[in-house]
Amino acid sequence: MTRDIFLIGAPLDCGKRARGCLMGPDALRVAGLMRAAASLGHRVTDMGNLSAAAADVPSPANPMVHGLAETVGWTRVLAETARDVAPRGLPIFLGGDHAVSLGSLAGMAAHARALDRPLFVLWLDAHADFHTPLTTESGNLHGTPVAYAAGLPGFEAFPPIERPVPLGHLCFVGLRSVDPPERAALEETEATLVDMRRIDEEGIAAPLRAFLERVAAADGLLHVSLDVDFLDPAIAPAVGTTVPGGATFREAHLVLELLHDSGLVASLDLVELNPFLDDRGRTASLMVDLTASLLGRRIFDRPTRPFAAGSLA
Ligand code: EXY
Ligand code: MN
Ligand code: MN
Ligand code: MN
Repeated sequence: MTRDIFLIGAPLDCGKRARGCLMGPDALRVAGLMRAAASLGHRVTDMGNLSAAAADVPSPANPMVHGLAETVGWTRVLAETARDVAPRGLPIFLGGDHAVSLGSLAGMAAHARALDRPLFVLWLDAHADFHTPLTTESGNLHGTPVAYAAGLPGFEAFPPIERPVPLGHLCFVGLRSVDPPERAALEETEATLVDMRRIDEEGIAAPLRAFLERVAAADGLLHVSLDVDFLDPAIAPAVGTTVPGGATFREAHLVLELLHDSGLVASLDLVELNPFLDDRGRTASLMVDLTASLLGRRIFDRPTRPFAAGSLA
């Protein structure tokens, strides 16, 4: 199915202290993202790189918090862009670190509310990114976007999320580095927590299919956030927060292929790529390759197991 795809560059590094993600959008372009999407028959518009002024916000209560004013400024711009683009096609947010998702999630939550449809979130990441500005010890706001979308306290400086994402609408895949406050906030909740141990035992497809079934049954919109560190560092070294034991090349492609087959994806983040740490563009090329799987590239035309609600039987 041909889609209208909008590439939105968000060259921000304010979500953490190490720099380099600001080069991410152009590295994804050099790796051929536009060409890969167009070659699958999609209509692709590259909106270029956005920019944002730092917001006039009070100093954070937690003195560890870094880059609050800049991050709030970016969140406002990205949320507005998401709201503007989502009714017209598939926005792909090119990070930039994971603070990009504060804005993409805020915008997609507003878009889902305008359609009166529930928003679901698939978080492909070694981390839960479920800190708040009050619980973070590093002070890096790239570790907070999911908690913001879920409506946790501590984000008063940010645009309000009119309809927060219920915990039961969150699915984390690839978890292997979760801090105690995040664990306390997520364990024993309705959030779907697919850590690497569960993937080792059950495989990556079964829990993902079950989640996608729920999204389809609820007529939901699905926001997918792909952090480079979801992948094993051996195949994706260009990220500042590597954690050993990540998703393999085929596990990652299977996730993106199942997402394509589901037809449920309304928006995508490609984040945390730091070209400064890459090996001749290897990681950037893999992120483009994975996006092509999400956009329908196949070995054979038909999916091996068509996705349909109730197909788990
Ligand atoms: N949980 C740790 C922190 O909050 O500092 C590490 C967060 C890493 C966040 C990257 C984007 O996934
Ligand atoms: Mn992340
Ligand atoms: Mn991460
Ligand atoms: Mn629900």
